[in-house]
Amino acid sequence: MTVSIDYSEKIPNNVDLTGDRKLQRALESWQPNFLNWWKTMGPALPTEDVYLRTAVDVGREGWAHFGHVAMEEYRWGVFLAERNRDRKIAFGEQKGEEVWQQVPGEYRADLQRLIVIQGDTEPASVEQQRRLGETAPSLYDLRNLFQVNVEEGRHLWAMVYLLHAYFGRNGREEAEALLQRNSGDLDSPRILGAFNEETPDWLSFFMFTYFTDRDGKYQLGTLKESAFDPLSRTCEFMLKEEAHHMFVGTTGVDRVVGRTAELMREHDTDEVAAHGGIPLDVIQKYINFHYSVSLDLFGSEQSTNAANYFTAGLKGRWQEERRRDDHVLTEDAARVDLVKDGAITTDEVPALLALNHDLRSEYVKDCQSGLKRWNRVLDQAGIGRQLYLPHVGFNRQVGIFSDHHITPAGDLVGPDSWSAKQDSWLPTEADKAHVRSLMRPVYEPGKIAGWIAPPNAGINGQPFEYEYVHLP
Ligand code: BYC
Repeated sequence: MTVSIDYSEKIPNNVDLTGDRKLQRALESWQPNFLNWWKTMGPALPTEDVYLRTAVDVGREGWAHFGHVAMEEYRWGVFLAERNRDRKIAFGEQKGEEVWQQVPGEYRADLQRLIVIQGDTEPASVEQQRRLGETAPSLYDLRNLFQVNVEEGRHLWAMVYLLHAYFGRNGREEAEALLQRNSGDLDSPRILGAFNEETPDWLSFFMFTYFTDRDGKYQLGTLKESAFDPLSRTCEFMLKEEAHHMFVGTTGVDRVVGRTAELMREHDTDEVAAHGGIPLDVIQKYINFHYSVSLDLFGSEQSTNAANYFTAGLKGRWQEERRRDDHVLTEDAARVDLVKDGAITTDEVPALLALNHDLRSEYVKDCQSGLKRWNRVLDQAGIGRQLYLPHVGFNRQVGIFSDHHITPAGDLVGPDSWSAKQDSWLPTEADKAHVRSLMRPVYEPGKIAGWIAPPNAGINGQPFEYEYVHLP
């Protein structure tokens, strides 16, 4: 049954908040703190209104409404996908049993931890992207940035709802703390590394929405399998919103690569910086950085945490139900990366220990699709060069590779060779300064900055020239 979203309430929702006064009051008292956080840590550019989509239903068709809204009046709310009353636990030691509508006492701490980590990333990304509105390459891009931002804000609501509704006082305290940690803050940083990095320019933004939001897709995909049904339903709907964020990343990089290729041909040189473009080498270095930082978000290749989450039914595998095995995995083995005797090799370990590695492998396959697209853009422009994903061991801070220096090509090297070559693999201060120098706002409808190509189509059938954002 579809439960449509009630917009007459202070907090739009499809979870019958009016039927639970205590929860409603608790969330209503968190709401002003959220709005205050949005005002102080959200988008810095003042706007009159923005052409945004707002969820109006959680079904397959026609779930979103598009219209100009003042951003601070955006209707953030709590939307869960429809409940499937026949749903059973799909994996782990309780496979086949009823899914849980409440949190079993023995899993309380672990579930809360997963929800807090997930919740922490959402406001973190808004903080990271806070100043990008000041330098958007077009009104179309500015609108997409704000769409991503308001929806990350909504994803915070999604996790805060779970904390308030199912984790009592402790959950409410964690919900407060989600507004108190801040990206890059020395005393109180965000939990995961990638969310304390800066997103200082639009190439970083597109890379972030391609690579880091894609980690979000995979992590949410595993939480969607959870035996804790409210978490599963929450994540299912978040994934629907998430697709647009990755579209912004994929097509954003398409357009940067496209423009670079155009400038390379026009001026018959790789050195497009002098012509207002971003050189392919610099694009490659940004890929190297964002991909490697995002790989760290999968945790260690071998993880007892992941094994315990799986066995308990808290966190499954990507597309768990399509896997052709027993979904319990106690008898299975898997191969994971290993660095041994100065060489990169693999080792066979119990499959349960290798679940982070399994998820990361799915992610890597998916990332390849972007590279294929971008290389097609280069091919079609007749540029005989290709972009690539670096080796999974390159530039890692988490897991087996973090104690080693691995080149993008996958060679194990010593610290001296690493230091000598690092600047040709990762963005240097000069590269970043050049990219930043190109970041000048273009806010005239239908106009676009010189370092990026216009999109193939506008949003929701509107033309590129549409006034997606009204500035004061
Ligand atoms: N940074 O067994 P291990 C998104 C810690 S993005 C810092 O290897 P585990 C989004 C770990 O906590 C998706 N610490 O890892 C994207 C543990 O500490 P303890 C976010 C790290 O636990 C864009 C120790 O190291 N969602 O949605 O299996 C925009 C050993 O851990 C890191 C999730 O991540 C790190 N990178 O896996 C907006 C899902 N990695 O226990 C949004 C929820 C590990 O020794 N989280 N550690 O104190 C999880 O499933 C897991 O916690 C992780 C780590 C996958 C993150």
